[in-house]
Amino acid sequence: MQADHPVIGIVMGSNSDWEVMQNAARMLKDFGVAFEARVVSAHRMPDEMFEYAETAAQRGIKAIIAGAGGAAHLPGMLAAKCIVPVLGVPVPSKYLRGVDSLHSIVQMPKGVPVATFAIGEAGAANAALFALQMLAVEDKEIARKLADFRFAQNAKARAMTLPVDE
Ligand code: RP5
Repeated sequence: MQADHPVIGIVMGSNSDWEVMQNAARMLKDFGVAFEARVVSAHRMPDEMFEYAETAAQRGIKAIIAGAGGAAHLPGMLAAKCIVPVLGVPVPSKYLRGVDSLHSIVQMPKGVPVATFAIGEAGAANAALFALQMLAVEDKEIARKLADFRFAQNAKARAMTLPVDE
């Protein structure tokens, strides 16, 4: 999974976030885009977090998908230390079910943006899709795969039936 030349970084505050964040990894894998996935905790590994942000651009990382739960400071602090776009995924937390994570990630001060996604699996998958859409601006192959993805999604929705139809 850890590609030699990753273009997307997936980071998270704990390995307990993987259940959610694997949805971003799976999407990137499906599209054949090289990524890396790491635990980089804002609170437990602050020095490593800063190093990750400071070296991301020179390592070829074009977007960072950062997931965290509770006092979810990881996306915001990464965004504070680099200009690589940071896509924040609020991970559901034990007591507040991720509303705390969402508020922690979305309420960035003016001047330090984090693109914030939905709580949980949908957010992780959509963050990956959004990163792919960013890459697709300059990569026709990814753009074509995204068009195919949308077409398949549309066909699936159009084929949906309801019990009333039966
Ligand atoms: C956050 O604390 C992590 O992102 C995780 O969502 C949450 C709980 O971490 P663990 O106690 O499971 O390691 O930093």
